[in-house]
Amino acid sequence: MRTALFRATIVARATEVGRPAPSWRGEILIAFVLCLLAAAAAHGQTFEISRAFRVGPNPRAIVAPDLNGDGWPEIITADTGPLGDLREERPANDELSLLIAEGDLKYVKHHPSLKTGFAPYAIAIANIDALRMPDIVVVSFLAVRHRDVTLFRNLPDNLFETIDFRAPDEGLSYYRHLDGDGAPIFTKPGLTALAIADVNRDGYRDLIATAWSSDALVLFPGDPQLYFGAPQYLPAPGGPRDVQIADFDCDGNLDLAVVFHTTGEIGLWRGDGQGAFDPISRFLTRGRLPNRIRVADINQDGVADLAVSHGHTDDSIVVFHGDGGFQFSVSQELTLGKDRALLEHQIEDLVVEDLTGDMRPDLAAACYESRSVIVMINQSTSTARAQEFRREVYTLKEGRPRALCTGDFNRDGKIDLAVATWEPDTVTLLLAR
Ligand SMILES: [Ca+2]
Ligand SMILES: [Ca+2]
Ligand SMILES: [Ca+2]
Ligand SMILES: [Ca+2]
Repeated sequence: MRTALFRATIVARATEVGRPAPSWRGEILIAFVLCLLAAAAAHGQTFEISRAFRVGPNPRAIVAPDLNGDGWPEIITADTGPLGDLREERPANDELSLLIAEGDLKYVKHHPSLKTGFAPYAIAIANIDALRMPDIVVVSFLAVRHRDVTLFRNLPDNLFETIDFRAPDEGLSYYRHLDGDGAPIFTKPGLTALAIADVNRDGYRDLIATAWSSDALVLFPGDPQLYFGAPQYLPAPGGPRDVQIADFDCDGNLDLAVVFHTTGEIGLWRGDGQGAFDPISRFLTRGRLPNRIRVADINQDGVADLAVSHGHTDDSIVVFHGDGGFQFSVSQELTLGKDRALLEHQIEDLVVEDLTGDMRPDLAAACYESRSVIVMINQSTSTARAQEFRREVYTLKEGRPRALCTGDFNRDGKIDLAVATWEPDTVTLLLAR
């Protein structure tokens, strides 16, 4: 807050000085003030924009796990490519970019690339097999050849075994967009997001994905031999777009929170700890085209909260403060734009995590239209239901932010951000100062 005020004051003075035909003294003063301004701006920012690395076409998801245990985080993007006609031989791209860390901000692209189904849309990192290192799990949106889910088993020496899983679509309906001939533009079931946890408490990690095109959730139970067993569907009408797993009612059984892109709702399911889920409640997200949902205790009162981002002209993030159980009676809207009728930022991804080391979750949004990453630093010191945030804007010189993740890329003990961009297709690092 103090930094923002300081900056505003300096801007006003600089303008005043410059107004009458400036003398050389005036120019020196302006230059001096501009230096001060830059120093003040730099001082107020948590991150600085650092190096960028090339990845494959149209990265839509990014994660940064340490895959080989050397302490340096690798970077993985899901390179969807442009979404084309389903009748084409290749309706989308079908690979991940894996950048292997070889020391401080040094990355080498893994060859060959990791092949997925068409339009890999989301990535999860979890240890699925009996080996020690974490594995990569991907869901693909246009999986015309039934490569709906791909597991990359992480073997030693940066080798991976690829195993595909099919989400059967016989008997499923298609609920989304049609082309001029009345044919589906996308495929069934159209997986867009996934979350992994042992929801049936048998010791094996299970996978839950949103099936956007078919208004369903799909549960792949963990299996000691197959890794994932035969999937089952749960009806989820409204264009389910993103899913998170958490125990909202603190009964020891994991529950689900889903955001619905088409109807603009949040849906909550209560888990029974055996792999069954009951729909418990639905409520509006207070914006149009919600695309991401995150679970975190944002006000640090010990109760899980929800945060939802909107990709439409609302340009908003809404925090739903948990009352305990499945109740979220108070919400706080953070609008990044100035005009609800204009698409100013187009939020495409949301990170909710403590970025500053004070234990209070902060927010970071990937904004495609404004070519920026907007970070909302949580400034609150109480458990008040309306938390205070300080806004920081990082506008990229090149690239449109599409996906975000965190990691300590230079191993200085501070959390950094990695941004996957389009036009050009890169990963740009925002390093903590
Ligand atoms: Ca399980
Ligand atoms: Ca529960
Ligand atoms: Ca809370
Ligand atoms: Ca760092």
